[in-house]
Amino acid sequence: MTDPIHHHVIVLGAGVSGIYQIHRLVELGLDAIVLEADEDLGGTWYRNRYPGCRFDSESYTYGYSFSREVLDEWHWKERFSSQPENLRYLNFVADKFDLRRHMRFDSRVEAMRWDDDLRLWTLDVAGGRRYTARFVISAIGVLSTPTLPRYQGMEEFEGDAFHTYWWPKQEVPLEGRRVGVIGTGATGIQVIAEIASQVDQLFVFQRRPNWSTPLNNSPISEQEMAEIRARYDEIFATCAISNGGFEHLPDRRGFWNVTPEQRRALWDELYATPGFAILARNFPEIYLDEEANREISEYVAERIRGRVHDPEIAEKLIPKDHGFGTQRLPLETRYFEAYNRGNVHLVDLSETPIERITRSGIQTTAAHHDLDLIVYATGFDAITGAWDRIDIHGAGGAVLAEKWRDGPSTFFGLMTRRFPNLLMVAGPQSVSGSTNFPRAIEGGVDWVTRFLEHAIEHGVTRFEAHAEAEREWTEEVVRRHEKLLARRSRGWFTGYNSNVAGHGEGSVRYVAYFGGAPKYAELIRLEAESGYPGVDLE
Ligand code: NA7
Repeated sequence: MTDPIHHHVIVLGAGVSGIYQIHRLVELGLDAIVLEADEDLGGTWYRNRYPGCRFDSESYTYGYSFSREVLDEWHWKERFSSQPENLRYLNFVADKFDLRRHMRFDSRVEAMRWDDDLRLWTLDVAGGRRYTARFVISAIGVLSTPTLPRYQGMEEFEGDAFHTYWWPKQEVPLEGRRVGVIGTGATGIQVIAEIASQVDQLFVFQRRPNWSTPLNNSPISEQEMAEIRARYDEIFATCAISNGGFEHLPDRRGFWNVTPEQRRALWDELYATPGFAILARNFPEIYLDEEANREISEYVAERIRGRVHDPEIAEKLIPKDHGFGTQRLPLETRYFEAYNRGNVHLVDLSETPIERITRSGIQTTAAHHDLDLIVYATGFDAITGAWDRIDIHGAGGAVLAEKWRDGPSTFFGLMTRRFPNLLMVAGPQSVSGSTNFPRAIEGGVDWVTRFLEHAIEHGVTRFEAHAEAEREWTEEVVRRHEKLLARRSRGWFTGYNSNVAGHGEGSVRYVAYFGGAPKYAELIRLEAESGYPGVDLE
């Protein structure tokens, strides 16, 4: 172990959040660096290289809003931009502001220890380097810890096999191959629709279907981009008053004040509208009222029946265990039509579960499927997973993994008590996980930066959230969660993951704030304007 390298502020992660965060710190003239586990920047958009990977937020609402120059110079080519382009964008921004030189790649932080006497964090990086910092800002992402299923025989498979998050950089041959995809979440749905026409045979191993509606993607011409540029202020102003951070606002006529025909007319329109309009421009009652939710669910089920030729397959693709909009909605491009192809086979794991992975494929209780490639689209240990991978020791012997064993507790998702001088961008119980991510993280980064500026100006060497403030926030997160029909769903929004011990059936983990982005922005703004009453500043 060589001598520790000291910086005043260390940021963890060079993804969408970390890039903007380091920009703000450098602007302030602070001695700050980013430690990034990967060999390059980009986070989510660096890692997820699977075919079909793209935004399902409108590109021009996903991009950063902080720089007029970036807005003027960048041309989004598609309404929902694909991964290679998104990674180019993040590189463009990082290079424009010369941020790379503040980033240290191949630097996975494995352990962090707080020293209350010195008021410093010590960070141990894989490979043996050690850093110290007065302040640490985490920007480690909400979906950055992929999880594999735990089937017997996985290591024996002799073909190619990988989680979608680890899709290799080099081209993966698909033509003429027999491919199995396990998982039908947002990722599985993108992959399946994209590769169905490229592979020889495609077997989809579905445990539970998800609701999914059309993305309605299209190219953006020069002229359209010019129009978007002229409207950027208006676009971001709308996003700021939308609960999900989108350019869509809810229909407030009242679900029960309009006729079933009027509701249907709206849904016909929304089904053909790009992106999450069908969630965000809908009647808010569909998230709160069982009967309203049943009606929209039946509407979307009918649309699926209308697109899948085989009625038995159509029924298997329609969720029966949760209502529309109560789990993260995957958006699709000709996903349902893939099942009309002769080379696509749906294997319903609720009827014929996987028994094991073999050397040559997947064995279910009904058949053996010979495969050349297995794609694990099995999701993430969401929101808290990236934290659990770091061994974090705070003040007075507190260990973060223990504190959060049954679920996180935080102050606005920005700090957590007993872990002084640690700020979280898009932390658990913030609004980020449940919204158009960059819209919320820009607000998070701005708050964190302003807080740090305040702390440094006032000579603060130690800060920590008050117990009462943290308890109140965590209770508010629970209250919001309990209001939604989504509280009963089994998806990553509500902390569910069957492949992580303690996060599966029966566990309830309050990992995200569901009160909406505008409410959250207002609450954290008030906290700052009142001089941070929830935080002990020493
Ligand atoms: P998701 O949405 O968590 O989906 C994971 C899928 O994998 C889902 O269909 C799971 O079925 C399935 N799964 C997980 N484990 C298994 C096992 N052991 N056997 C069979 N099937 C399994 O993750 P995604 O990557 O699709 O999406 C994550 C987010 O990334 C997405 O919301 C976007 O924000 C981007 P289950 O439903 O649990 O029965």
